[in-house]
Amino acid sequence: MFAKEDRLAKWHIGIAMAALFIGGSLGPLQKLEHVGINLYPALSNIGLKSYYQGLTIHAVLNALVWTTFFITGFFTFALPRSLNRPLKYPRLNAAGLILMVVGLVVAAVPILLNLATVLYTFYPPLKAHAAFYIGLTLVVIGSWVCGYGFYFTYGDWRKAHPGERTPLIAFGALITMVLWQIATLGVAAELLWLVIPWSLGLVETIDPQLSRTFFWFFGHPLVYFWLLPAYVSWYFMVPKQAGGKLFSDHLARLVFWMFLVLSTPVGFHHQFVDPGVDAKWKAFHAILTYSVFLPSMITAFTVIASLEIGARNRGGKGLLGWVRALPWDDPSYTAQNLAMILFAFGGISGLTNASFNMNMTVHNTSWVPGHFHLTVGSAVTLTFFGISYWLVPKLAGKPLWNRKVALAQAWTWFVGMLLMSNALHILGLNFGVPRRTMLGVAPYASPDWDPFLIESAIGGIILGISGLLFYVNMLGTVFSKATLSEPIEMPVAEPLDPTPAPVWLDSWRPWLALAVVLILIAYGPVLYEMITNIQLTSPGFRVW
Ligand code: HAS
Repeated sequence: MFAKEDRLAKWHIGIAMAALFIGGSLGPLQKLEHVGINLYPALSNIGLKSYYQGLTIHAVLNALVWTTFFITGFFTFALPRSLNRPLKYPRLNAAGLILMVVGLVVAAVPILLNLATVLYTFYPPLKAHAAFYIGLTLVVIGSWVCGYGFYFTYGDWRKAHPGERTPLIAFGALITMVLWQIATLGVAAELLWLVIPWSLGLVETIDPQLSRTFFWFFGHPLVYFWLLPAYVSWYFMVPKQAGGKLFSDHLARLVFWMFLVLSTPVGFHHQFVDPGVDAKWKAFHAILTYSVFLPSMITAFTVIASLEIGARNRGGKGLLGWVRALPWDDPSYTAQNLAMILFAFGGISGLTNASFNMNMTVHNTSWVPGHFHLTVGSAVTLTFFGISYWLVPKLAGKPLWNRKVALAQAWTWFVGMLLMSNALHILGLNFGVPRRTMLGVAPYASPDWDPFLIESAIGGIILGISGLLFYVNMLGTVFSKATLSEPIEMPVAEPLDPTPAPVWLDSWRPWLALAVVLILIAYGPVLYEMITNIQLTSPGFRVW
């Protein structure tokens, strides 16, 4: 019934994994540079010209390509199964995938030719080759088209099931795609209106402040676009893997709606130091940032409660002793539980960022990569590894090559990330060590930094080994000759209380309306002011 969906999902996930392989392998090189071992000159004959080109490849492939392709692939697999119907227009979804691939190739060429060393946030006035921006735009449009394919499929399901509550996995996937649709309006405005005409030479100058504001309109909800697929798994799949039930269907739905409403009007917490934004709007966004912390706290409560139900069903006892009864021998489960634990630390550093005064201390220091390696690099990526441990065998029709290697992979990722992010946080907070910098040649580098730079490098190397273990297992699975002894089913957690959620928790209109109103309040006046006083003052710069 789902052959076409599975074929598409294989392509999405295969490309995602290839991107992470290339992007991820550059991570340990960065860490080594920071302790004075610069391998970049040795790599110049394969086209890698500088640390900064490597950093651009690392972040674009890991943060933008791995995540987006994995998410669209995971949903192409999971949404139709959740609704128990195939995609309505599989060709539309195939067209979306083709657009994403074309965009990826178009953007990759200038990056590889060292014509787009502008890092993944591509802040003007740094100016890349136009193909870089056009390629990224096509990737985004392709992902929209995949989303349209999901909405049409859902529309059909809705007609056939009036009055029924949307099945939870599809519900989470749809909200994620709509959140993405809203978020990407910001980057679409930035690229189509300001950056692409400027990079093509149609206009000479650009307004850097307006570009950054559009970027962060997109940039913050982007992080929840990465996070929510992990939440889809933690809420609606992992409890089943743990032998339990979802603690509360109603709370889970509320959390997803809260993200839809609150994740966009908070972008100024990335711009606390920007001079062109009035302080009162920064304060407003800071307050909303603390509100978007709430759904993650509800998640912590709900997910842990669901795991406890599973552990007690498996014979777990005691106030905390039940934790031992969780299925720690299952790599898919273990990877995701370790991802949750790392996310608790990433959440704490996020809250620190969100405080205006603390942000003045940590902004643009290595604290920030410390934070986002615990979030997108751990909560999200380690969860996607965990999902891959059942999804890739399912798609390949083969058993996982080696469960022990998979368990070792999850634990080494956990340890590597703890070491690396701990050191990055300390370096940023205590010493103000800058991010995105060749620290190995920085004349101001202090010997006091050395123990932490070494800790961070050790963490990075452990992560590199962990990444290799992941790929050995994936390739071993896909190319193995073994066959499955019993079919693998998508894990679907039942709610503890089967009472259907109230209608308002399954209605799009009020939540979408609330999201639009909040965005208009939080961004309307600022954007109006910036656009009516547009400052097209800056030419483009190529500093690499
Ligand atoms: Fe962030 C910067 C604030 C979450 C990603 N963030 C970044 C950047 C990235 C990023 C990539 O306020 C850098 C961008 C750049 O290049 O400049 N972030 C937050 C806040 C949250 C947050 C308040 N961030 C994320 C997530 C990300 C992500 C999620 C990716 C997926 N972030 C900021 C701010 C900045 C920032 C400022 C700008 C800094 C600057 O100055 O540049 C919150 O959403 C976090 C809430 C999370 C929690 C954790 C809940 C824990 C759970 C797990 C529970 C389960 C457990 C398991 C413990 C409160 C749900 C139990 C175990 C058993 C055994 C049972």
